[in-house]
Amino acid sequence: MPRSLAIGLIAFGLALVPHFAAAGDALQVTNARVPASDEIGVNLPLLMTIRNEATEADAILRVRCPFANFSERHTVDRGEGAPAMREVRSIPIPQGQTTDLKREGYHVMLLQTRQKLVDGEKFTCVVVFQKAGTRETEVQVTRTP
Ligand SMILES: [Cu+2]
Repeated sequence: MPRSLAIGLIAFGLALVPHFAAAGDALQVTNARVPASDEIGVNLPLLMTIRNEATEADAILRVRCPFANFSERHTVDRGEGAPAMREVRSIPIPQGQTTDLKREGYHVMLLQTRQKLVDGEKFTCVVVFQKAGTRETEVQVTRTP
């Protein structure tokens, strides 16, 4: 390949990077956290805040964390009895809003933890959004999430 063509291709590639970064910034994940636990093999809620400034609604499809075997998306039903968690296909992330995942509402449930989780530890989890795609998200272990 002629040298000038190679340089041109590299410059073209670099020019694309800021464009993709700007598009991704329309959806921001912050304050992702999971409660500390001395037990192994338990189920723990993963909570986070999602700001969606994109032009359309989004949804959380899947989450994967290195310290849990599985995850589900949950909502909480309040009927006549005690509130009960129920699995849902996806967690809706409305456009132009800030969505807080909560124990008493939509949240991600991490199933079968593989290790103890100590207050202050940090992990990288992967959150897959329907529109925004796959996001690596830092998750903090907290005593009171
Ligand atoms: Cu749950």
